[in-house]
Amino acid sequence: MSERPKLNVILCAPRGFCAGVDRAIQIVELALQRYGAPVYVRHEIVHNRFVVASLEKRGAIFVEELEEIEVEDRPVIFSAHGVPKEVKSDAVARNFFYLDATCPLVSKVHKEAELHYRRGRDILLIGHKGHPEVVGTMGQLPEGVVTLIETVGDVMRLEPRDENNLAWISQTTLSVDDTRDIVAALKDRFPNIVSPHKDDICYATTNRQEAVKHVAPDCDAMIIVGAPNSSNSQRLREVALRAGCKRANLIQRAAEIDISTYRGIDTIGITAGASAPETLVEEVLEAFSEHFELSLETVRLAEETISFPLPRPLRDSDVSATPAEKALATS
Ligand code: 0CJ
Ligand code: F3S
Repeated sequence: MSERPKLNVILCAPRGFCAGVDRAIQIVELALQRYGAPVYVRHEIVHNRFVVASLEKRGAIFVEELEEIEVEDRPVIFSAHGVPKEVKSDAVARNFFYLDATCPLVSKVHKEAELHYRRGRDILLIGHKGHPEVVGTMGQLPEGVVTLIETVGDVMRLEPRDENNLAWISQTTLSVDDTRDIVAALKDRFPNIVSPHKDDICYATTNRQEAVKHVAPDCDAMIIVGAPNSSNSQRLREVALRAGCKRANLIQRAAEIDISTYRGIDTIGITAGASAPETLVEEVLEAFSEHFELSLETVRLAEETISFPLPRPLRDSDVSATPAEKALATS
């Protein structure tokens, strides 16, 4: 007879990989298959050390900047978070063949920014300073055109050139609730500000936060599988705490969990950021099952069926390979 104490586990759904992450990782895998190793990747393809390490084992080399790449004849992949325009022009100047793994939902925000710029609007970007997506989005336009807004306080301090000629856009992985407050403050101060149709927070971020919000009040503790530099994962942790869960831990691997601190607990909730593979959630369950008799329940708040097409050079039937690409494919 089992002597292990009982532990209820609520698995949030959706959790883990989104369509943009799936596509970005597939781009690196297909590039390795098609062009052989090594392929270079600028920045972590997605913010997860496990994903990065497994691609490294297969021949991907991760760099932060293009200048770290000393050869000309290998493909370079841009991460899911997007890159400033000058990175693309730098790649062209260096004669690199590049593949862009920017999530199409980030590219959509880039296009919105350009449209506002062409229409002469001053742009306010809601996001987190220094995050690669924010650097990429700001870098679609000349310096000084986009103003970063991180808090409601920033909105109050704004002194726009023309308050009737403003537009806002946002990072895709923000807190839905914080962003709602910032947007309300913007609309309050600048009633004529132009807004996106809904907002720019992506479906995956929204769905994962909704699921956590629903589950958190019933949990004594929540575990969020994800990396500290993953914006969407960090937001899940905040959402869990704000929704009434007393304890929420962001962990990268099961080895970080101190199982003894979960003794006496009735129910835990588990979710994973959009860049965390399901195998890491399984690893966490495995770790708990060694010490507890688990009773598993999945709470699903949304179905996700979205997928994004691959960049043209990696589509199977593509015959429009550029000369640089053909050279790589045969080298
Ligand atoms: O920025 C994105 C397009 C999200 C990519 C997937 O998540 P992750 O953790 O790599 O990136 P965030 O830090 O933006 O959440
Ligand atoms: Fe894209 Fe959202 Fe995932 S922006 S990469 S679908 S977290």
